[in-house]
Amino acid sequence: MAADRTLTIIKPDAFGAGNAGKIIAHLEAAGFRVAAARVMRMTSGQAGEFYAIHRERPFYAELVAFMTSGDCMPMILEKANAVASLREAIGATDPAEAAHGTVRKLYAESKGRNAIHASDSDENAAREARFFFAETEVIRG
Ligand code: FUP
Repeated sequence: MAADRTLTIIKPDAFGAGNAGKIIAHLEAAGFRVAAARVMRMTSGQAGEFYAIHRERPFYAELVAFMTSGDCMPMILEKANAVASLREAIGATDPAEAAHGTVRKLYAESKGRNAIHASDSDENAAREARFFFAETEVIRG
């Protein structure tokens, strides 16, 4: 995956609340283009593997339970400098600390139920994109 792509997930809290459309519109207005999208319910195995880096953290079990509690929407997004740009657009992990106008400030409930995921490096963006999408499912920009 080129460095102008990143992976996002509209998480079960935001998707379940009917905020997916508003979040996509917000991201499109910020200059992102959707290159792949799907709606799914993650299994415990999938969520556990996706967040394996957090396996030893105290919130891991709660995180896996939350991510499997409802439907979610993984997407590959394109924009110049996509990883850093999306991290800026979503805001801090805890919505209480997120900047005004960010997705988490607007839509997240708490540090755990925080509306959206965004890859934190180009390497992880590529890995996470492969986790959810086959090459044939990604639009070539
Ligand atoms: P972020 O990259 O902003 O999503 O944050 P992290 O990679 O640090 O954490 C991944 C996910 O773990 C967060 F989206 C929510 C969850 N988490 C908690 O539930 N409690 C914490 O204290 C930290 C993270």
